[in-house]
Amino acid sequence: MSQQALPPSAVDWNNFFNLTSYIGLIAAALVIGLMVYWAINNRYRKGRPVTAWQGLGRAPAREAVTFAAISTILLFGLAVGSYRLNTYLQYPPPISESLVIDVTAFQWAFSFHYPNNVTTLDECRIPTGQPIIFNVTSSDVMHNFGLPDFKVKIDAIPGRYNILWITAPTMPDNSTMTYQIRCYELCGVGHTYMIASLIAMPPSEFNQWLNSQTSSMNMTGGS
Ligand SMILES: [Cu+2]
Repeated sequence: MSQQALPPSAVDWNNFFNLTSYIGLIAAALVIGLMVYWAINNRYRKGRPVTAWQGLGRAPAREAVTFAAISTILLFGLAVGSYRLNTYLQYPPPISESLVIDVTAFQWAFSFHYPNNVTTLDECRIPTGQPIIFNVTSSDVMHNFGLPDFKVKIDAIPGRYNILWITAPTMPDNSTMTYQIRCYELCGVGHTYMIASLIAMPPSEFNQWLNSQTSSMNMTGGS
């Protein structure tokens, strides 16, 4: 999937993941490199006294404090960074600006119910650039409504509503993007195939589609 098709929240997560990986790689190279170097440098040799720190030639306190300080700063920085990214997941967009879609998971598909009573099965169309709130429940067993490209998912539990929100990015050429919807809770033999499409289209096209569905009242889904 091209970078521009990903929502900013997912791009931020990807960048953060890469940053964490690079820092981890550098730290691992440093730690393992020094470990090997000191092991070779301090190996037992005839006629030399056996002390753990002779390779440094001085007290180890300064090195210990320096490494502890660097580690603390890095870990604290990463913790703050991930917490800042989480704010998007903590606060849903205002309901007045959002399109609310009811999602019902069942063995083994998803159905989508729009505010104007249009219902679709296996396919969810949304406008780009507008916050979408999914109101997620299940009509049989526990499922999970997941949008891997958006890096979000939420449990679909019978008798209970959980909400999840996204904003699909507007494509520069006003094209339509198809994302994947998957169930992320082992829910029976059809679990693997519990996949639906999330189709993000320019708002004018979306409205046209939604109105055409109302006029023909094309009911394809359950609930
Ligand atoms: Cu499922």
